[in-house]
Amino acid sequence: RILIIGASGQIGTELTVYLRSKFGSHKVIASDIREGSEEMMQSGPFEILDAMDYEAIQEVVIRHEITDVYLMAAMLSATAEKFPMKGWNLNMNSLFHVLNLAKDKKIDKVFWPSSIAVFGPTTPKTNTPQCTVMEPSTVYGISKQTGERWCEYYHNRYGVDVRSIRYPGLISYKTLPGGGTTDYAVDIYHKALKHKEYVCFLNAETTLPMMFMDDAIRATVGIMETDKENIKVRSSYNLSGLSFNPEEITASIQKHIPEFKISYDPDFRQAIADSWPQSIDDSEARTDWGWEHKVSLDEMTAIMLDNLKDEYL
Ligand code: VAH
Repeated sequence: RILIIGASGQIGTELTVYLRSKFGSHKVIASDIREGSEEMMQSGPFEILDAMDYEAIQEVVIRHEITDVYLMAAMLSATAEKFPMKGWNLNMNSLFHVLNLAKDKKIDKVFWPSSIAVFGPTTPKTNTPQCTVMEPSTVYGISKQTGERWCEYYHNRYGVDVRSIRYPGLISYKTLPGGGTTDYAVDIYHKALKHKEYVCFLNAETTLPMMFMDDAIRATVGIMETDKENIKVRSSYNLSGLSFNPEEITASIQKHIPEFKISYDPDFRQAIADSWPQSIDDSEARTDWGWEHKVSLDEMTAIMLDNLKDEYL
């Protein structure tokens, strides 16, 4: 059986529903510190679970006979800058708990999300390679880079089968923005429909690696379904889909809402975004486990507006 820790979060919400449709709802146990979306809660069993409580995680693993854990709980970049120690403790302790359960053979397989936030100001900005200089300057990025080091260590030292993806910014219509710097690209669709204008907290030229959620969910399950021999990278795989800036996503929205206007009022999140790459080279993921992204910016805009419009009629 599968346990999703952080099932109420941006990725966890959609990952839960997708895995239940693929394996059956009784095979997928969702858990989080708080309840989540109606769709996710109604789609199968749910446990209130603190990702930092080892005993509680172990009890759920044993009671539900869990074999695979997707650890999706984390504090994202912008929020972690406001609460550094809370962000570090949540992102790291939750990972150690799950890696140790795998080390002690209480579970067989782990998925853990990393992020393009592991790259920093000294990293090459375009077509960032899988292996390159990484000096992250955010708490979130430091925790993700450290987490990657521990994942690789537990694999090499204890044979733990942990797999990981460096997600770009993710965009979905099923959850509201949750403290991420890339979340302007989620909020902009809501504001375009509600107010036909949006004040963006990043400047017009801030190009960031992004991806529509369906592509990210497919990649997540894809890497977990791959034969372990094909997983050559046990830190975390670069993954890419789109790269765009606020100006480009605005132009995409204006094809549907011509009167939509964006203005710019950069805040502390501009420095976070400026420390990250603009585009990612994900050739290893394509070679090792057949990754390819599908959804374009204009396709994503059409899907987002189509699924959000009823909320703002
Ligand atoms: C964030 N959405 O903005 C996350 C992600 C690459 C960005 O890690 O913090």
